[in-house]
Amino acid sequence: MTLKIGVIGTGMIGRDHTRRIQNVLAGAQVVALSDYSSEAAKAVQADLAPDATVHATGQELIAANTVDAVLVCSTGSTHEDYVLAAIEAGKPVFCEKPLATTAEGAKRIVDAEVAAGKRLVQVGFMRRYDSGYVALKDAVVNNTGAPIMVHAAHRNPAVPEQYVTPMAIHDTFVHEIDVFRWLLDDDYVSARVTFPRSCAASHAKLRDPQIVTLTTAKGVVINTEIYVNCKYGYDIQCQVVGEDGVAYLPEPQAIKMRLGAKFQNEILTDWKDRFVASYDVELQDFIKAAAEGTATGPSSWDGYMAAVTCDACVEAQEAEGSAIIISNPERPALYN
Ligand code: ISE
Repeated sequence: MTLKIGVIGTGMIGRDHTRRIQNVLAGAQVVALSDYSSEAAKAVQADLAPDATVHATGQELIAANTVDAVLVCSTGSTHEDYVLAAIEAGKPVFCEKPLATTAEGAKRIVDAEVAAGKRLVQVGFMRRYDSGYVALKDAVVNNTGAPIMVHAAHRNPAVPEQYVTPMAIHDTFVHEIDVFRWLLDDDYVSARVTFPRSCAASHAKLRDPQIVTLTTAKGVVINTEIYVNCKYGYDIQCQVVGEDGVAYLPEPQAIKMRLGAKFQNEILTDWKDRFVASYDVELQDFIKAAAEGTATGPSSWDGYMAAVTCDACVEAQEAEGSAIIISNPERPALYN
């Protein structure tokens, strides 16, 4: 069976996912496209999916009986409505982060999915599919002994002028929020943020860097440095300290060189390149489950918990240095 997919939002990631489905992955075909700019949708149709139909709205695409499953890649503020419409139509839906722009919105999606009685939503938290994080989880489960601490860093070389302090949580740290819940099989109970002096490349509306400390229900303390003007590269670091040893997230593969009297190892600079392989794996996973009318992988519950934690972290930024308690709502059986 070939799964017929409709893609809503044909900007950078929507175009790239369309390319993946058409040229790289097995078992699916893009049959419908939609974007607030119909020109953008038509450009992707011409370049990658000549047999796809272009729909005036995302809602129309979801309702089309040619569409079996939906990819939501549009701007974040539109996600909630599209995901709810897909659930209502009983169609599996892959949604890029954020699942919704508020925790309440994400909860509405959880409620709708629970009412539908089966998993239909996969959230685009692709780090869970990265081979490095998969190996790290394996080491944490099998080698290090029970985790006690995590030290991590999320560094971007630079960010645009519109990037302001809360975005370091909602746009950047959200990946760590999700991947550490998964890595440690744990939930967060508190968040605290401290700020060193801001770096010279920052500006009035961005306090950069910052250090977020999360404590989990099992008592693990996670320290993450978020530094989005680090200049030298896109660098994701993580080490897990356990009862018996320490496990490190592998560095991306790079050629080591002895050159010009230096021992060198290239560092990536663009975040789009860092987890590129994991996008293939996550979408293939979506296609496999959607062909059976369901979804696996990061769930709307995970999207909701990420939103709850993001809100707490932003509150912790405002409360500089004070811990904010995170309350964990009861997890519906659908997500156990
Ligand atoms: C971006 O949206 C991402 O997803 C990247 O992983 C992150 O590093 C970057 O800061 C975000 O803007």
